[in-house]
Amino acid sequence: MKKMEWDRLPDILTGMDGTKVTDRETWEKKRRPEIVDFFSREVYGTFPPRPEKLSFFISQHDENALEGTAIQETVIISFAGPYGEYSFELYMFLPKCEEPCPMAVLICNRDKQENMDLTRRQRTGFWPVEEIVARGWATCAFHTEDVDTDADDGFVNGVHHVFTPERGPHDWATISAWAWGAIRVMDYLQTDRRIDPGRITLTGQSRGGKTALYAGMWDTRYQAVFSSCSGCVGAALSRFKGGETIRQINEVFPFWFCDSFKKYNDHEFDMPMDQDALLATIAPRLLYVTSATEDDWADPDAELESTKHVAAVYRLYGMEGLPEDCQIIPNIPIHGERVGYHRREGIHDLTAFDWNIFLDFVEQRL
Ligand code: GTR
Repeated sequence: MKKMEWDRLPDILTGMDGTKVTDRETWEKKRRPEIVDFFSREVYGTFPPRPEKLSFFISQHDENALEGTAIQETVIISFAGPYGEYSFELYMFLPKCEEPCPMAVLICNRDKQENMDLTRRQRTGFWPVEEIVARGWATCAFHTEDVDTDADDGFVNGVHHVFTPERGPHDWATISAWAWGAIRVMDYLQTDRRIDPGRITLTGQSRGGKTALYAGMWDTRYQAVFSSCSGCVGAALSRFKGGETIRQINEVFPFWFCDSFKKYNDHEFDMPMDQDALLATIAPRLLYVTSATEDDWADPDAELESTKHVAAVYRLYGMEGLPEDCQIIPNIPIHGERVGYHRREGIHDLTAFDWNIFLDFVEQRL
């Protein structure tokens, strides 16, 4: 039933003026900018450019982390805008290797003590540092709350007030602030010669997964984007979606999206495009999406369906996305040429299992 309905979605490759996009140039010069404009102005909110005053300071350096196998550093990312200054921390672990290494960036929205413990006494699969580093990857994480509080506080406690004390309907909200933070992280990584700039990936789970997609749309320096259980206004299609709806998310988290997005409460069919168009902006880079079998609130089928749709855009590059006919078997990945998906058995989460399959996918392609 759902399948038939999804056939009636706006086509990613048909522009606002009704013309069909059949080549890469028209996609890049016309259709993609149209999509970027929609998600920026109507969904997540526009944000300021790279601040002129942006600096990085390594506040901590441990040569003997992870039982001597890695270097741990904390980087303070500081900047100033017309109305003040702000800074947030980035926690990094680097394997001890001669060559520049790949880097896995995590947007962490879960408890900091539990999931980002630098002493590594406390470990979780949400950020499985030991496993990532053992594969020869560097990894770093910043905490969402350090960039903007995850609360309806009138945007006074995070980065917003440094740049935009007055707010308009299209201005950045909390998810776009976190995405802006992920872009500043990339600014730092570009300066660190121990990291291979051609192999930097971005991961986020749930609200962090929505953020990763939006940041990945803007920052093409991220070579792979991994969105885990991102659901509503993340990887899942909004039309015909089960679980959480646009109205529900806007009511419970009014500060996540820009004010203009509220008009789509109960009106998802009025949107000129759906979330599959956001996913398509990652092309031709690597896109990875995961769901969990018990995560009805996110709607795994709606996440898979939009991930399938982006194949049309990869084809403009002579590349393949997911196969048309995907058989879902829990825990068995479906890996297309540039797009990967798996549905883990279990609850709404990001686990070491998810990370390892994602990194396998990337290693085979970058
Ligand atoms: C839920 C929200 C989801 C998802 C989740 C999370 O409460 O409704 O859209 O973002 O939080 O971030 O874990």
